[in-house]
Amino acid sequence: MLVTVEDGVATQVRGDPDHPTTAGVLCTKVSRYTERTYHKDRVLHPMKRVGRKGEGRFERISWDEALDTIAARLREIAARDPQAILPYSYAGTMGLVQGESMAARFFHKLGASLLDRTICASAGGAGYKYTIGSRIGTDLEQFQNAKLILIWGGNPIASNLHFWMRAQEAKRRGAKLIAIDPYRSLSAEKCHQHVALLPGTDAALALGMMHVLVRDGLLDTDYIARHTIGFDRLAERVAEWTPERTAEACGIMPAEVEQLGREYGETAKRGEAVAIRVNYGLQRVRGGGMAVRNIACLPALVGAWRHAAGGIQLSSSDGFPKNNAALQRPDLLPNRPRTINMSTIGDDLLRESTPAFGTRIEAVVVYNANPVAVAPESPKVAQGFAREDLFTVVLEHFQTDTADYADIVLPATTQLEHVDVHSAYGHNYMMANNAAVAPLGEARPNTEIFRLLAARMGFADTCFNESDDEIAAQAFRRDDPRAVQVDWESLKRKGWQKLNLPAAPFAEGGFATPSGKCEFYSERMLADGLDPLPTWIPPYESVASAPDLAKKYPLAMISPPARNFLNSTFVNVQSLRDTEGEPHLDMHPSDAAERGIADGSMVRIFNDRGSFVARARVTDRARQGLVVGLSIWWKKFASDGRNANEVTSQRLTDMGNAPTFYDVLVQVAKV
Ligand SMILES: Nc1nc2c(c(=O)[nH]1)N[C@H]1C(S)=C(S)[C@@H](COP(=O)(O)OP(=O)(O)OC[C@H]3O[C@@H](n4cnc5c(=O)[nH]c(N)nc54)[C@H](O)[C@@H]3O)O[C@H]1N2
Ligand SMILES: Nc1nc2c(c(=O)[nH]1)N[C@H]1C(S)=C(S)[C@@H](COP(=O)(O)OP(=O)(O)OC[C@H]3O[C@@H](n4cnc5c(=O)[nH]c(N)nc54)[C@H](O)[C@@H]3O)O[C@H]1N2
Ligand SMILES: [Mo]
Repeated sequence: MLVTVEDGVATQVRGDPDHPTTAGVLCTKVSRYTERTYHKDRVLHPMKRVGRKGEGRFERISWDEALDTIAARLREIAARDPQAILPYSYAGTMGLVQGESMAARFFHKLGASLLDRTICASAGGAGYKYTIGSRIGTDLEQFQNAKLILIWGGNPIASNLHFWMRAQEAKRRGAKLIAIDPYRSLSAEKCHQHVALLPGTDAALALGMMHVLVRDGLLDTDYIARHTIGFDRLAERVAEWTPERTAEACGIMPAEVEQLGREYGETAKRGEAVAIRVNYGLQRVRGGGMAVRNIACLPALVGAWRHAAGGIQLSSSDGFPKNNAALQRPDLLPNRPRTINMSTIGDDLLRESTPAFGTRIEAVVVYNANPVAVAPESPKVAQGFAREDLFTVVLEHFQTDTADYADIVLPATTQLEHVDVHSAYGHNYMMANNAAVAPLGEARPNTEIFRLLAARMGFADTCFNESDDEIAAQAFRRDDPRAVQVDWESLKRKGWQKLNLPAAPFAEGGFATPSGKCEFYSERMLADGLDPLPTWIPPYESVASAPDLAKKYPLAMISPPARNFLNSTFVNVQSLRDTEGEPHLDMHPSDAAERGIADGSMVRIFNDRGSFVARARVTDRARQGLVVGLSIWWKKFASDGRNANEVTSQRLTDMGNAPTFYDVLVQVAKV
């Protein structure tokens, strides 16, 4: 991102035209970054709460008062049990410096509870790793050379624009694009074909495709023999998954399963590149890890990895030689504290001290996150943050739904105002984030805030004095061949540097699994109590798997990101919110008619966990039986002060302990 600065003020941001992935293009929301940075509602000085928790009434205080108050309170709690203190952070910035560096050091030294950061990607990550070994795959910059691209559980026009540019280029060169998604998203409608399966049934679809590949001999037997293990047992397993059985599980036609399997296998057989961009939409259900694991088996079966443009990409994150030990200093931990899963923060804030749980959570320090809006089963999250005996500190740019519950709010800098270094989870470039302008008001980088707190707590280790540049210089291991020749000063000057990775990562096998092969059969899964072979784990909540619940709540609900929001970030930027309008619920005409709901009616969406209201959009974008509430709205911008997470559940996925945001049954009624 290039920033234009005039008289110390950032006036424009644009994509770097020289950066190959970015190619001069920013997505809609990030192109408004100056509007967001100079927003009249920016939190520009420390504040303490003067109203009730959640009410949002605050009063300005000095940095000294804020830091003294926090240090005194944390010291007092830590004297009883430091594990009663919990950091809570995630995607606000995923920078390696302003994310988990000084903050992690601080909480490690303190001996606070550890946070398991599962809210986004850990189910799919686990499933992918069992099969492929690490989260690397097809290079984003190769996709334009593929002949067939399956866009599986992702809406790249909204959430992965730079991949979409490559997919468009492939299309111009004659490739076919197929979207696999219960919803006709902005991206699905622009693909040649759209397979609208029921949520949570992707694992079954992959099994059905494998059935067709094996049955019809659409296999690369040489690749299978040399670079995979467990093929015979896999073949036996998928024999059961006829197109008929698959179609029934997925709520689609048997011919769709046949066609998908054949097209994938036949294109590969012709020697052309078949590529899969599997994304996170399909892993936010009970069997989400297994779904990604099954899909990750497909490329090896047809030898798609032989091509640089073939294979699969879930994430590029394990390609980066990050030095977490230097950044986060786990060696500072006094002993091994307990771990709290961020996806069950609602339940965990409400838990009393017990031998199994340990001590009750007495303080939460939130940075880079907005749990009151984004965490599942929001009524419990809000109830937890409303506890009078909980001490809450929030580092923020804005007075978010979470900040409303804080005792102390601290003003943080934005990306334009601080130094950082980034890895990525789509492309393969290390990136430097230079500060473009001075911090606004009294805002301070997260690192500086934790540095000041460390000093007040009396933490004397030299790592607490390191500058942001000194931390950034340690982010990537320079002895690692992937980061060849990168030192911080040159990265800062150039802005970005591509990792040194092979173009076709698994053309000759070399998977990072225990066997070194693509594991159709996984001993590790068996040891972890999972089915060692691909299987389908039905959703917790669906008409087929929970018929009694479905009598009361017959509609499946998903809440994927709206194009103009980044999770809950940017929701308060007027121009972007104006484009999204207000919270909507997309529902199929027959589901609407059954309930007397007209396009534009206000509806209430509810289940046993909670309810929220939205304006109905009657549209066949949502398949029958499915409702879609594009997200993540700030609660305070909704007419009822609630959002889609009122009805989501805290149950976790089959692997990776991740949330099941899209594994939800609801009923919808006209208000
Ligand atoms: N504009 C925008 N961009 C973003 C984000 C954002 O909030 N806004 N968030 C960023 C983050 S943190 C992430 S993790 C990524 C997420 O990126 P993606 O994983 O690509 O997420 P989405 O764009 O929501 O695409 C999910 C798609 O999956 C579909 N889906 C839902 N359930 C299922 C299912 O069971 N099976 C299948 N096959 N499809 C299903 C949804 O209808 C939706 O179209 O995007 C990043 N980019
Ligand atoms: N229903 C539903 N819920 C979901 C999802 C969904 O699809 N549906 N998606 C899930 C996913 S994929 C994710 S990743 C999570 C994301 O959830 P979060 O990680 O909570 O992400 P955001 O909602 O974007 O909130 C980030 C906050 O960090 C702040 N911030 C940004 N930069 C900085 C900084 O440098 N310093 C400080 N102190 N603060 C900063 C922003 O102002 C913003 O308020 O939400 C999850 N929740
Ligand atoms: Mo995410």
